[in-house]
Amino acid sequence: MPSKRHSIRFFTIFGLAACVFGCADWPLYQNMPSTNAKTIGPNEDPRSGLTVDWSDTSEEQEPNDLPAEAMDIQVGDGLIVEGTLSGLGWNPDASVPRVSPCGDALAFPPSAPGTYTGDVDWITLNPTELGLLCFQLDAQDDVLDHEPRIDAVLYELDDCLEPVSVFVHPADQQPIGADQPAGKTRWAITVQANTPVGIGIAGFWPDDVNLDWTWSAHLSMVPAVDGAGDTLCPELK
Ligand SMILES: [Ca+2]
Repeated sequence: MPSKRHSIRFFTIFGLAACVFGCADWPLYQNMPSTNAKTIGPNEDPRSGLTVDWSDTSEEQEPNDLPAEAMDIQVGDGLIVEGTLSGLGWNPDASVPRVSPCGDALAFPPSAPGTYTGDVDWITLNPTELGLLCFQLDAQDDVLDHEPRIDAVLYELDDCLEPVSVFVHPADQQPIGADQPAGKTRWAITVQANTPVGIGIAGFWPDDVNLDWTWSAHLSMVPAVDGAGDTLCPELK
């Protein structure tokens, strides 16, 4: 059963949330505009006139265990990326580097103590303008009768392409995309122009380095409109 591991993770996530107010050195992304507001208007279709041009599906290029050359994305772009996590798990006793080669404090992994024991897959993006980044991850939810728990967390990257801050929900300060059930994960959050970001996809439960777990990600950028929340994000099946 995952309860013990989950309890560790939930504790650390809530500890992280509490840390926002008490630990000035935790590298959270600052000045986060709210994306939790309600719809634009009761009778408006917020997506009317807005189209997303979807790319062909691209496969992750192994090794994909670090943020790599960023893919440009601008308002109206949609990217589809597929990959496979080769192994899932979490070792609470593992030590991790806390400083990037550029000297910045690292924000990876998104909880502590420990780190992933399996694969970590990265999607690296360079928003060429300010916009709302919409993310949906579809993945297997029936791996050997387990429902894996995964992270699909968004990080700001430094000049060394290392994750140095984690984007958090404005309301509760929890990292977006953290501790999700396998299946469908969705989030949307405002990103700034020319600040590279990376999504680190990894599974922390069950502990099985031999599991192959496939995923498909839809990423798109739509205008960041005050009060629109994620209503401008494209509807996907
Ligand atoms: Ca992989």
